[in-house]
Amino acid sequence: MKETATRKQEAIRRAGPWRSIVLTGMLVWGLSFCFLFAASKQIFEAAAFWPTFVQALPLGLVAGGLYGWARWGHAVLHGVRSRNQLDDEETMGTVKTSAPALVILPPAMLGILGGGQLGSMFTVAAKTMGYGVTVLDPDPDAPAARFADVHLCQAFDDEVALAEMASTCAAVTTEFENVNADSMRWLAARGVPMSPSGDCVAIAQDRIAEKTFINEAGLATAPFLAVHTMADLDGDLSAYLPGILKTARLGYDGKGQIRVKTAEEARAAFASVNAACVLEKMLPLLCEVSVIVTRTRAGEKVCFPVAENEHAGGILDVSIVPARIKSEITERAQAMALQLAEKLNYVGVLAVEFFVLEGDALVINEIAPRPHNSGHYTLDATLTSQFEQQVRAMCGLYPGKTDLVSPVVMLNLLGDVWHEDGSEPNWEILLTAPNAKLHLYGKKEARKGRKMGHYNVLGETADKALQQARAIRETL
Ligand code: AIR
Repeated sequence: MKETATRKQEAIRRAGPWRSIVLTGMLVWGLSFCFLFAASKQIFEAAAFWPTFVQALPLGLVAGGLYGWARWGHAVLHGVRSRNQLDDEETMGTVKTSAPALVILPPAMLGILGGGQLGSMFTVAAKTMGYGVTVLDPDPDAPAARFADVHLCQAFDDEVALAEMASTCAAVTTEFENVNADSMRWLAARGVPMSPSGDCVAIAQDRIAEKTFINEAGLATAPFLAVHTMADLDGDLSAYLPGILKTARLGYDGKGQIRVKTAEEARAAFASVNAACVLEKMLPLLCEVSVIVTRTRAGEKVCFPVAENEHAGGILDVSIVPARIKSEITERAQAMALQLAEKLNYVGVLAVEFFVLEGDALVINEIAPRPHNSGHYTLDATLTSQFEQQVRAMCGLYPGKTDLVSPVVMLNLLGDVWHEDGSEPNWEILLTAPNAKLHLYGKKEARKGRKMGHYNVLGETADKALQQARAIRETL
């Protein structure tokens, strides 16, 4: 197996020359001894044992040592050669460094924490490339379990399940920032290559840490106030009002967000959530955009085209690609996202959401340490999908090309589209449109506001695709 060979060579290279020299020396000494002992035709004479043993010593040690040294040298050269081969390949839009990195090849087993729709699409990408997938998710109906080789149906911090992941997976990633960052650190401490790292996930999991990190990286966010206790809301709040009070942790898809106009409303909102929050100033937005970056362990980075995002009820509704903004803003957003990935020393797929303000200013709204809903268009409209990039990054492969094949619009399908009695929407028109691509996540329960699926419409222009995508929704 190629994968095993590569990992074995990497292990030999890392262990250094002496281990190979001594181990192989001992082995060959043993073999030489057996040979000499048998050759002396004194197999049954115990008296011949020790002289033969000593005779075999120099022969075995010298031959074995030389072989061990050569074996180590080969492992080093092999590592360099395989990196060079990759270096020679065209890597459009990729910033390269020459740091050697572990390359994991199929059919290695990859692990993922979380088995929702993002984990499900990751699993399909990984399986398509020939990898095995182990999913950890406490939900017996987790969408990813439909495709995974192994479903560990346990809590994200279950040590028995994590230990199984550690012993069976060549690398582990995540699809949900609500996964415990400590579980990721636990796996890393047992030598499992993690992408992203638990530290990056911990930053993205906590809005206070996240916004502070972004500001410290020299990038802008909306003005915000960290709120740990009611006393934090005692001072002058005019710099943050009207604003949105967002819980610092465990919020996604608009969950845990309350709009407030006055200091009294902010206090009432904080009393109702009773958890650490940020009070964030609401800014006059021209639009929202997002950039998805892939960064590998060796530091190669590549961006997807910028998506323009429209929300409804705090949940992403539509992504339009390419974003209908000036190319200068597009480039600036991509540069900021790459800068942030670099500062985080990030490995994996990172989504960066931006607000575009009057005067073309860009501020970062939030980051997600995983593929993102606004990147689902990449499943049908770019040469490589964001889920394949997640596989590539964790396996130490170069990121794939991200060229846009066609303008595209992604429209989310929430549980609201399902009928009251739980019956399916009418997919007929959608499925008969040759330029529309339906993706359903296989979730059993269609709750209001729950992401059940999405579809991509490819068009001549983004505006035409948007028009068609909206018209299709009317027919569901
Ligand atoms: N997810 C993660 N962060 C934000 C989102 N939307 C995805 C992940 C997670 C799933 O949403 O794939 O597993 C959870 O969806 P639900 O509908 O079960 O809450």
